[in-house]
Amino acid sequence: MKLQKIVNTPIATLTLIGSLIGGANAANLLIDPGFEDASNLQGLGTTVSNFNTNQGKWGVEGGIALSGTLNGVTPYNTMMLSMQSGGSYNQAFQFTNLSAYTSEIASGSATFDMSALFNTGGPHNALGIISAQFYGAGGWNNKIGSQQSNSLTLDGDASTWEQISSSGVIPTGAVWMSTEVAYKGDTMGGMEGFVDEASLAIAVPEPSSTLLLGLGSLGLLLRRSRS
Ligand SMILES: [Ca+2]
Ligand SMILES: [Ca+2]
Repeated sequence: MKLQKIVNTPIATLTLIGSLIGGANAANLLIDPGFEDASNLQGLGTTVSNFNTNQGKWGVEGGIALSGTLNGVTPYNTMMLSMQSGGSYNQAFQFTNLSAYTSEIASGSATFDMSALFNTGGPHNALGIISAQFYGAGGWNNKIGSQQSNSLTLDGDASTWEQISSSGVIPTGAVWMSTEVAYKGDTMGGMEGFVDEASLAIAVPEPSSTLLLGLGSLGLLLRRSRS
C-alpha cells in the first residue's frame, strides 16, 4: 500500500524529495583548507613524489603558513598561505584520492567544484589562479586530464578577499586529483600573495533521488496504462 502511494505522487514532488535527500554531498574534502596548521605544509617535490603517503598535505613552492596580518591582509581564523613574489608561477597543491567515486567517475557523472580566497597587499594587479588536474593510479607521471583553471586579476585592496573558483566533470579513469592555488609571480609587484579558505567538493548523483525518479516514471507509466 505504501509503495502504491509513492507511485501515485506527482513526479515534481518526487524530484523535490530527491533533491532534499541528495543535498548532503557538498562536504569540503580538503585537509586543512584554511592553512591553520603549519606542519601540514611541505615542499612541493615531496608532495608530488608519492600521492598516497602525502595525501592531504599542501605541497608548497615558495610559500609558508603565516600567522597574523601582513601588508594589511588579515587571515581567516589565525593563519593563511603566504606565497612569495617572483618566478613564473608560485603554486601549492593538495592531492585527493577519488577511489570513493570510482563508479560515478567511470560513468562520467562525478563533478568537482573548487574555490579559494585570494588577496594581496597592494595595487599591482596580481593574477591569482585555481585549477584542477587529474591523474591515474600512477600519480604525478600519470596525468590523464586536461587542466581546467580560472584566473582573476586581484583588486589590490588589502581589506577584501576575492574568490576564484573552478568546476567541471571529473574525467574517466581519474584516481587522484589536485587542487592547485597559484599566483603568477611576475604580476605580484614584489609583494606576497595570500590564499585562505580553500574548498574542494565532489558531487555524484544520489542513489535515493535516482530511485525516486525511477518510481515517479513508473507512476506515470502506470497512469498512462490505466487511462
Ligand atoms: Ca586561515
Ligand atoms: Ca583584495
